[in-house]
Amino acid sequence: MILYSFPSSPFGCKVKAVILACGLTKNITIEEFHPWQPDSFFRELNPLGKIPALKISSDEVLFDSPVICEYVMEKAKKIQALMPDKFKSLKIQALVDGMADAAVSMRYEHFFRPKHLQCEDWYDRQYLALTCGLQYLDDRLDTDLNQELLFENLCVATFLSYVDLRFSDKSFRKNYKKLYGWYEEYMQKHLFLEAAKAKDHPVPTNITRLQK
Ligand SMILES: N[C@@H](CCC(=O)N[C@@H](CS)C(=O)NCC(=O)O)C(=O)O
Repeated sequence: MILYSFPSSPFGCKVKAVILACGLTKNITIEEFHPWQPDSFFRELNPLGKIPALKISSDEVLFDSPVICEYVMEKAKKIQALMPDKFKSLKIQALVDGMADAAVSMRYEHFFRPKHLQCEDWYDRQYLALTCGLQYLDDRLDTDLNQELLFENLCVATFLSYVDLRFSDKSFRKNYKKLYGWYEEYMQKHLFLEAAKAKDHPVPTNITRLQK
């Protein structure tokens, strides 16, 4: 199987964490692909042009990250072990994916759009979704998260690695102390997750920037 992803993608990191937790690293090759590269082969794999995408056979590709995660867990027969309370897991995943959508949108606004076209109101709305989501998790830490190897914990931990990578200037570590305390302990306890953390990576030079 081939996973198309990029080292900084929060959705890709979540999938990588699940692959590691399921012990399927040997079955899946990771191909780094930046979704803003003008590359028609990728649209044939995922018409949405988004990563992650998982090629599972010569004629089948799965997207998006929740579908891929569930497929990987099912393949490894780990659904029950990683999601004993399935709807709790799926709800936390939805929250984290929503924050990731907002965070990635903020990143795109500032990185891919020239300054004179950027919309600060749009940026602020995404920022609100991100910070309200972080506050929600910080408030509900004791009921919603724990130190076990569970899908919801993997979703939150990998997403916080992305937040650390892209928003280290925002004092989130100070504002959501409980959540970041949980994160530090979690990463110490599950050292294999280091390999799934969001990492900075040079963006290819042929990416399409927004111009109009
Ligand atoms: N709902 C999708 C979101 C994936 C997503 O937004 N990926 C970003 C990279 S982190 C992407 O490929 N963006 C390209 C684009 O928006 O055109 C999932 O969970 O897989």
